Amino acid sequence: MIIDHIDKTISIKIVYFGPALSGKTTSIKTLFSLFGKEEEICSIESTVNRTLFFDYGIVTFQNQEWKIKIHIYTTTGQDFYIITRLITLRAVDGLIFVLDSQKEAYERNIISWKELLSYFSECIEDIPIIIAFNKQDLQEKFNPENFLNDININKYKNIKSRYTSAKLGEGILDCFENALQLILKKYYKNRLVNVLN
Ligand SMILES: Nc1nc2c(ncn2[C@@H]2O[C@H](COP(=O)(O)OP(=O)(O)OP(=O)(O)O)[C@@H](O)[C@H]2O)c(=O)[nH]1
Ligand SMILES: [Mg+2]
Repeated sequence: MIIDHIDKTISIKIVYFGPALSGKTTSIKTLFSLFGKEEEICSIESTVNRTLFFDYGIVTFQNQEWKIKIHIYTTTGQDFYIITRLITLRAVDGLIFVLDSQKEAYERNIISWKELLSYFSECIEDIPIIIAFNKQDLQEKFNPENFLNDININKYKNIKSRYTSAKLGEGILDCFENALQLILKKYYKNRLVNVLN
């Protein structure tokens, strides 16, 4: 998070991370279309619409005094471009882990989660995370509780989960708002500690 007191602008970075083809790009395209800004996403894609590097866009909110600029990225799910994931994750303020809820994707979700942990090790607990159980519109889904147990969700205070169907636009705004809430709550908590110190 970057706070510019002269410009009165707060910049926040949110990244959509997850395994290949889980719906990261669809999620942010849906989000931007809900804001009427679908044209403003910059996507670096292959000819078959797979993300090569990232998708990127900015959403801005403003009150009379302050502007909040949210920089939104997706990572690529293709392992061939794995190096780009770490770069895209730099200085992230909040994560939306988009997983594919289909039974056959279970292992891929676990592998992707472990990869995410490997980038942050202990400090993963400092980053607000929303786990989005995407593709809820499909049949043959695994039980979300199994996934949450497998990743030891009880040990984390910084993670919440939500259901989404990015293709249908369901749950996408809720997920984004929740990530933003967690990020801002963490910021105010830290500020309070600073003031008390
Ligand atoms: N049925 C269904 N399909 C979805 C949903 N979300 C995404 N898809 C489909 O899943 C496929 C992959 O979606 P993308 O959004 O490109 O996935 P991605 O995670 O960005 O993929 P990579 O960047 O290549 O890793 C596309 O065919 C989407 O239409 C969903 O909620 N339901
Ligand atoms: Mg993509």
